[in-house]
Amino acid sequence: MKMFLAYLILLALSYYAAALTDSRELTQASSYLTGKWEMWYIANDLNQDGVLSLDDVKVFEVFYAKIDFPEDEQRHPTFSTIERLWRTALLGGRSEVSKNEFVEILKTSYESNKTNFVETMREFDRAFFEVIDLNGDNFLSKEECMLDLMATNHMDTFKDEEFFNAHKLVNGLIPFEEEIDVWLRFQTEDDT
Ligand SMILES: [Ca+2]
Ligand SMILES: [Ca+2]
Repeated sequence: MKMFLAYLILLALSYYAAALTDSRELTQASSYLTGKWEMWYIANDLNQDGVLSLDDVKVFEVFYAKIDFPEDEQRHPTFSTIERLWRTALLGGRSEVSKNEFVEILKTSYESNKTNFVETMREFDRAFFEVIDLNGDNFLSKEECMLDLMATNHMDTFKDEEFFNAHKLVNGLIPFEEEIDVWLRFQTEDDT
C-alpha cells in the first residue's frame, strides 16, 4: 500500500513538473515588446498619414527607384520580397492596419511560433538592407545609412552620427549581419 501511495505521489509530482515546464515554454509577448512594436508602427508609417499600408513601402521604393544601382537588376526582386513580407507579416493580408491591429498581428505570429517569427523578420530586414546596400558589398557605409534615413523620413535619428557609431564597425562600415542582429533584437527580443 505504501509503495502504491509513493507511486501515486511520484506520478502527481511528475505531472506537476510537466505542467510547470509547459507553462515556461509558452511564448507570450511582454508589454515591453508590444511597446517596441507600437514604436515600430509609427516609424513604418513612412508617408505619415497615421495608418500603416502598402503606400508606406511605396515611399521607400520610389526613393530608391530614383537612385542608380550598380546592380540594377537586383532591385526589383528585392522590392517584391519587401512588398510580400510587408503585406503578409505586417499587414496580416489587409490593405491597411491600425496600430492596435498591427500589434495584434505581430503578437499572434510571435506567440504561435517565435522561431518562424524571428526568421520572417530576418528575411524582412535582409530584403531592406539588400536595397540600401547600394554597392552590394554586404556592408552599410555612413552614406548608405544616411540615404536610408532620408528615404524613410528618419534623418533625425542620425544626429551627430551617434546612431551609426553605436554599431560594431568593421573598417568604418556596418557589417550586414550586425545590422540585422540590431534590428532583430528590437523586433523580437523581450529584454533588449
Ligand atoms: Ca501610412
Ligand atoms: Ca555597401
